[in-house]
Amino acid sequence: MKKNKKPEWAPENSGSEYASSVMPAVYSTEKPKKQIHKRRQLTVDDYTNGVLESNTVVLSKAITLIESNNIKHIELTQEVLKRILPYSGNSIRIGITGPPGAGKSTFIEALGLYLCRNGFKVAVLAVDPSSIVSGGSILGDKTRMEFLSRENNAFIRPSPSGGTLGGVARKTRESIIACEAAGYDVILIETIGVGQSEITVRSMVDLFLLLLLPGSGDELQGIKKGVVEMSDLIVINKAEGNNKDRANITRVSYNSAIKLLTSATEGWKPKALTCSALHNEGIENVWSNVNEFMELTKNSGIFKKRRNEQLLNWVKSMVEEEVYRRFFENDEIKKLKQKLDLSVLSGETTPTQAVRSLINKYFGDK
Ligand SMILES: Nc1nc2c(ncn2[C@@H]2O[C@H](COP(=O)(O)OP(=O)(O)OP(=O)(O)O)[C@@H](O)[C@H]2O)c(=O)[nH]1
Ligand SMILES: [Mg+2]
Repeated sequence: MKKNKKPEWAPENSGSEYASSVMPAVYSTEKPKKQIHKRRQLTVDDYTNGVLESNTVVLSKAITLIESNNIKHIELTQEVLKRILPYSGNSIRIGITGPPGAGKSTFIEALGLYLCRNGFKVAVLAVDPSSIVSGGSILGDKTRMEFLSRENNAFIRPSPSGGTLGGVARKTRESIIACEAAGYDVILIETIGVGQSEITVRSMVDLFLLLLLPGSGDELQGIKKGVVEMSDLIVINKAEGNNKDRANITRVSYNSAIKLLTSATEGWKPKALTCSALHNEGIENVWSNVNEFMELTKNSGIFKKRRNEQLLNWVKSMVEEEVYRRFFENDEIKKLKQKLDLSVLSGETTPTQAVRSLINKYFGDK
């Protein structure tokens, strides 16, 4: 069916040298298949069953749902959480903080590998304050944990980014529930030891561990006394080779300093230890101290008491956030505040009077 066709611009007397072959088009009578498959939205049952079956793909999707700021997803998230909640709670929740570069990620990887090899299922989450400001995350990039991520019994999730610290706290708490329902026995949460995030992480874990470097004092490592006071275990990392002696001196000085502080956990005396995360030394000792802590707090009832308090504080902090948001997003409040700001600045109104006017406007005169 080939047909020779000369182009229009070919000279009149030319021969077949300008001709081109034209193939007749081939048409199919079949209807073209739709190329774009719309991804099926998982149902509450899909999420619930997948998480409870410990399907990591579904667990990841459930956490993505938890992390979504889309109003449409909130209802679905809460329905899934309600269904999996009875299966949660059976884990050891450990928060790990420390100055940048102390070796938190390396330590988590070493501890995680140790635990996986001893039959535990380990989930790693991160709370990264930098992600709240910048939308990107410091920990996210570095929380690769190459070896741990290859373990079947490990699940690693980088930090949710964006939103307020309260928002990130909610997402992390709900992610803990999802990981526990999926059968993870140990949840490790990494955070940078600067800003408010340690307080937030402390409020969602059973044990708080502070990782430090050998030699330098608190001031040098940018760690506030408050963070030391929040910690149940202080681990001096990089205690190997020439650093070993310095690390031991640091350990001894922390051990005597923490005796003077109030303990973070009733009945437990905080301890300083040393390890080398890079060389896998001292990891087992850290874990045996975690076990000692768990045994003591479970027997004394402090473990349960703290979990209950944390749960109720979670509710309270969410109420606070919501009230705050509604208050400042209220149109009448916005208008009144604009006016009052000017009169506070000009000295006509005192700050206290301004506050009273705003509160009365919103909540009524009580
Ligand atoms: N020598 C030695 N180096 C270590 C040890 N642990 C971690 N490092 C190194 O210290 C550097 C920082 O380690 P990370 O695990 O990324 O530290 P981090 O505390 O998670 O850091 P940020 O997430 O940035 O706050 C890396 O180059 C590690 O290889 C250790 O026990 N000994
Ligand atoms: Mg890190």
